[in-house]
Amino acid sequence: MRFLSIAPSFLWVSLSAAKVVQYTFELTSGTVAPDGVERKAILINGQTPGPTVYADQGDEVSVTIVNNMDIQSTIHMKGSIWSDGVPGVTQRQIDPGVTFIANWTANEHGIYWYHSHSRAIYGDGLRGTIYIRPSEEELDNGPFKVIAQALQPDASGSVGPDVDTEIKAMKDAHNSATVVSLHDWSHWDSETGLKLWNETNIELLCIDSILINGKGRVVCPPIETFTPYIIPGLIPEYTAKGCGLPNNTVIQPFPNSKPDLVPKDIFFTCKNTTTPLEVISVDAKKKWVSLALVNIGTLWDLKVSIDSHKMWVYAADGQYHEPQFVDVVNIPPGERYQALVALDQPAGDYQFRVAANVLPQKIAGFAVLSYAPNDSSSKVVPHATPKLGLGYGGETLPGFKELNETTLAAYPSTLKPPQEADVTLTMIVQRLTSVTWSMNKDPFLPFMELEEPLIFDPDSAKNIDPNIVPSYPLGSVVDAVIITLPGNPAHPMHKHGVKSWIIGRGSGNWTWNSVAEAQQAHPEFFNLDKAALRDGFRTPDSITEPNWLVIRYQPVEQAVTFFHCHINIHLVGGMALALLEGMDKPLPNIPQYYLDFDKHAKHTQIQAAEKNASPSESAASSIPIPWLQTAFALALSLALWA
Ligand SMILES: [Cu+2]
Repeated sequence: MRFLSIAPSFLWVSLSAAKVVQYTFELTSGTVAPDGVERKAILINGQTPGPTVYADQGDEVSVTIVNNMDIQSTIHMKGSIWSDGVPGVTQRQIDPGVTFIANWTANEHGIYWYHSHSRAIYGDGLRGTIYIRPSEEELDNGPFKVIAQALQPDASGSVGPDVDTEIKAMKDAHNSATVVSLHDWSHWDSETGLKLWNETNIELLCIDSILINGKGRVVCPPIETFTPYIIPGLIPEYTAKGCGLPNNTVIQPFPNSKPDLVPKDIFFTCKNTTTPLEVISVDAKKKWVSLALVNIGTLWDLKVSIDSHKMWVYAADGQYHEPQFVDVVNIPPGERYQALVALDQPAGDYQFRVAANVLPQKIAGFAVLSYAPNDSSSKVVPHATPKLGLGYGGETLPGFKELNETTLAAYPSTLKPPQEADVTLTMIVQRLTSVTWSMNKDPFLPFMELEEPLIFDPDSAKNIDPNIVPSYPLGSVVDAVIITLPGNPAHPMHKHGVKSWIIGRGSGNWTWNSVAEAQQAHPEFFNLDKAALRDGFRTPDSITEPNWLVIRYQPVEQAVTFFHCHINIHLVGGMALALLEGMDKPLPNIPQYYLDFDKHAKHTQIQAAEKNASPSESAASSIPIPWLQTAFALALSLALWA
């Protein structure tokens, strides 16, 4: 009984300390013209990208999703296992006219994002960013001292007042980070794109613009801009949009392709626009700005550089990493980097450059980093002597340094991957047909979105191709060997749930039964001492030979975890798996609200109360949230019992 007498006070303390952050997202269909060309879009509270969700680490976040569109959707956020937002895997679809409440705890800190996981519609606008400020303890754990000491003229490592001042300024910058979202943008909506893909067997690998925080322009440079990027036999010609031709049989290799049926606008027609560019205002008095960079796009890797400014990249996918001091950082779809930038240049405006880093298209987008605070004017006035680190076609220019993702190491260095694994999943990634991609031999088919979520009914996985629903006991240390066969572009893989260590990568065939066996043969392919710890894993381009990448992770709670490529057409084409983690045991403790959620029930009273409410932060006790009420009831009953 001693435990019981303590438990209630503990519960009360932790609950009263937990702040609840509440948002309401009303999803609607509409039209937008962010780059000057109007098209259909999905809006969140009237805008896309949607509002940035801000929270402090440890907060309870509650997002009321009001679906006023005429299609179903969900939203994947930073979810709990039961409102993770993957239809058919972790939750039911939200029908038109229905409200769903997604509750989750902001356990981790840093830059994240949210998006629809239905069909390909996040590309239509159902997406936004999340920034979670670290707890004081986690703020102290950041690698700011490493950066401050590297700035000192001598390498004595002594901590003087200047170092402390720098650390304080960097911590302040981290806590008030400037979120910068990047994404590719097309003038056609996702269902039109999928229909055309299926009718023509041509992947629409040609976007219209690159948007930065939702703003940008259509940029049509002189055609000779593309001349340096011509590769005879591979890309002999570019269109005005900087795209390889739709009849290029290297890029579109399937004999059933019908390039002549693709509307000309999609690959060829380019008309400059002059819409306002994003202005990222910085205040030099603060000495540093922390840019929380996230690619919320659907297709292209995007490289970022800022004229005359280098970046200390110190976090990847929300995890601190040993800082790298670079000019350029490549960000695949779904991935995030956080970079500190010293505001030590003459006051002025500097180009913030973003360029696609891919073979099939050369395209760039621009924003302005402006030292003039509160200046929201639209302008492109490069500084008189800008230093350009990034070419139009996404190449890092000679003399400039690019972030090396293969040497990223989690910080602090005491963080190390488990040294041995229990389970090895060998996945073969390939394009099966002109319209089908697979992550593990067979495609994960979109119709599964309509099924009862696997997490509610794990036994139903017995009726599914085992290749797409791997299963292992809770507590297993799992190695996923991702093998890409020749003909594959780079795939920005993303695994929901716990972060993973990237412990190995190599070229050629994977011929081993386990990492331990492979390590014996080729220790040089592995690093279990310093490894990246993240939730995005970019497989290398595999043009003529296979490549492989190994991630290692250990799930800590029963869950069904989605693992997929973040290129939207690959995902819709089937490049995904549902990992059954510990689901051999009875169901995890899923709150009744989620088990009972009726996707057909029209908006309830909660919508009337919360619709159009601006995001508010309130004391936990005032929020009518089903699970929180349950927790309070539990605490109360324990208190009475004791
Ligand atoms: Cu892919």
